[in-house]
Amino acid sequence: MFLLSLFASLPRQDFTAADYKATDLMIPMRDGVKLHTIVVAPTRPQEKLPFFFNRTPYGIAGFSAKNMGAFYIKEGFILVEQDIRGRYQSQGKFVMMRPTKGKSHQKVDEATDAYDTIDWLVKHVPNNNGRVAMYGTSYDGWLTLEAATAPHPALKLAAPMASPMDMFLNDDFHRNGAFRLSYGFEYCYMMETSKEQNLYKFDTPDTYEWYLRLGALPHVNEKYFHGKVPTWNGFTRHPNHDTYWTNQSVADLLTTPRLPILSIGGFWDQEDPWGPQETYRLLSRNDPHGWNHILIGPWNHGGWSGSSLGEIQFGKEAGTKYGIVLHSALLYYLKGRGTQPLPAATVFISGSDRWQEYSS
Ligand code: PG9
Repeated sequence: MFLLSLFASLPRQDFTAADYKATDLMIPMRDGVKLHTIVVAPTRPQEKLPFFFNRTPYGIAGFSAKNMGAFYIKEGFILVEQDIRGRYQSQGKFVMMRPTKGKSHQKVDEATDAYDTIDWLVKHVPNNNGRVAMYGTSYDGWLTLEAATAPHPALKLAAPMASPMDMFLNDDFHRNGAFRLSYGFEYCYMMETSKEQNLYKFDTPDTYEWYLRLGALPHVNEKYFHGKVPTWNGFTRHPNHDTYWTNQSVADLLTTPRLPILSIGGFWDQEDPWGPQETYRLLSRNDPHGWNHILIGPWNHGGWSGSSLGEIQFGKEAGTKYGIVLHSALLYYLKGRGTQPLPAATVFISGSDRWQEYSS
């Protein structure tokens, strides 16, 4: 409380993109592996600034102030983007949906990589205020949730968006156990045949026809993957909801929020419709500090600023709430401004097209 009111009394400075500089770094993890990280920060701030941190398997090359939203530039956030282990310019081996170290008997996992990075950032980046928020959509959302299960003390807010919860039950690769063939095939090819994204080149624009021609599932390995795509092999060996799937999920670790959490989800998310609601449900069972929050709207996957789905219009406010809620949470938790802005649940009521806040 004391720290928050101290920050609130400091003078405010407005920044412009010209104040920012991007720095490429290789940050060492506890096992010596170095992760490629870009830090975009104002060069001469008059106040100490917080971090807004995203980890991703999808590549960060070229990230600079040009990619930052107006809010983050003006308010003065230090933006940090990181290639996760084994992807793009980071060292180490990529494991898709890497199980946590307790379940895999490894020394590192995505939570330790987030922890080690935050530890390095608060100790080495000049002019930081020792406060970090993590965020990310989908895979990046799952990485955020992992970090929140074993958080560094400097992590003050986690905003997992469209984070999958269980890839067998109802996110990405299955719908209630029914395998999503085209998504599974194409995503595995994209992520596990190169360190960088690699799209499968179909020999016809009619992929429905292509999958019909494929025939039975073993043909994928016989004709195309030849046993070399680990997650595809996982799919074929684990057709039921066994520990292969539950080990990728953090459901068992979500016994209580260990810091303020803002889950963000879309009612019409075609990839991860279930994760955000399940995250909220699990954490609400034991939330003594009132740290568990959800924002859920009429959105598709990652379409947080959208106010329509195809021909269906939901009104302008459907698309502005995301910024209002996230930004006020960031100002409160990272800069000590305003009052605690988050109700337990902020939910869009489609039909009457309005936002409703709930205390549980
Ligand atoms: N839905 C994608 C995904 C998340 C996690 C694992 C696999 C795929 C994504 O958009 O990142």
